[in-house]
Amino acid sequence: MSTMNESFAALFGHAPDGCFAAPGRVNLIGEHTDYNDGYVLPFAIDRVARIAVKIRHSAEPRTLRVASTMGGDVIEVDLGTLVAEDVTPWARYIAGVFWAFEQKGFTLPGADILLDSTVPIGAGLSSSAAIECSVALALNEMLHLGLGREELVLLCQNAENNFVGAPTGTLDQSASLLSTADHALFLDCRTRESRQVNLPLEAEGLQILVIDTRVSHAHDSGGYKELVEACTRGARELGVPALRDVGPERLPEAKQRLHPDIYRRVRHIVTENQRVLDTIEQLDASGPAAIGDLLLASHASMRDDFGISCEELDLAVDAAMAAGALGARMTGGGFGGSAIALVESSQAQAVSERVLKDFAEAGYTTPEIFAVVPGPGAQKL
Ligand code: GAF
Repeated sequence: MSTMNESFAALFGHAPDGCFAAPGRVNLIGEHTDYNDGYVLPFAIDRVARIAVKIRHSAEPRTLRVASTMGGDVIEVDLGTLVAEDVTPWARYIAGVFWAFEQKGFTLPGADILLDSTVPIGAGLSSSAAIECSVALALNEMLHLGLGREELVLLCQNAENNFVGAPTGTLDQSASLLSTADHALFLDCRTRESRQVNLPLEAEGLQILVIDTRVSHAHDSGGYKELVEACTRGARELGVPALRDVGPERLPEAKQRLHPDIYRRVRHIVTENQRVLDTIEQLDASGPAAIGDLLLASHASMRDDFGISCEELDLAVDAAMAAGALGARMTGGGFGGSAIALVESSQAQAVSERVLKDFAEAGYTTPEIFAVVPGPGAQKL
């Protein structure tokens, strides 16, 4: 932390009061099910957004100053007249959390915040939720606001939906705030009930590799919103509150009633919810080595039914499988970002080499490949 404290002092002229960290996530399975009231199974990864914070207890104007170790200017925001359009895009993930606290009736003082993140940006590993969650936890603890982590999840989602403008569910914020080390988080996005599911990768001689295709994605652009709309339309036309309420037995009827494009989206959500439940069962009964086929089936469903994969993600999955991975799938919102591969540790090198070779042969940008470990949720440092 000392470098961060030094950078903070150099930028703002005083030391921070506290430092907080919140992780990015890998979603093991359960993709686009969150805003359909369904099931998800993410885990927090050992890549985090860290912030150093000093609360500014001065009178009006209440000024928020933010900076990043990635460089650029210190950005100043007046909390009294906070509008997203006036804030530099990356700083909206910080300012949006202040906005969301104010929406809940809190009047916050200004603050100085320095951000440092090891979650790759645009890689589908939830770099934005990691920032939001670190800020939410910091403000909640430093100002003794008294919210529980569940409330912070919803507060951060509000910031993302209504300040940043991305109509996302609660997958990412839940993973960042509710995860525990060595576990995946099984979450029912309707009831908000959750359970920590043992994920003993190292003990079983396994690794999960992230293959960041470096095809960048963003969820405040059109593609994600269209998917949300297609799912909402599918639920409406089937007469249910959310696609969570459609069981596999209703798929033949759905096929008759829905436009083919909507039907394929519906089928992905219905089968993906079932795959999450099956994955939990396999993990509990036989451990992580047994879930490879479910990961593959999930990828096929996102590629063929939901339509959110891309050539680079498909190649990452195919190359990993050809080199002996137990299972692989794209993870996160799609349209680029990362795939994950479940591999025996002894195969990790071979899988990485094969993916790099196949990407080079296809003429694609060299992917970043790294192992991730299921880590703890957001915390004070
Ligand atoms: C993105 C969103 F932010 C999540 O809410 C979720 O919908 C995910 O895409 C797809 O599962 O990460």
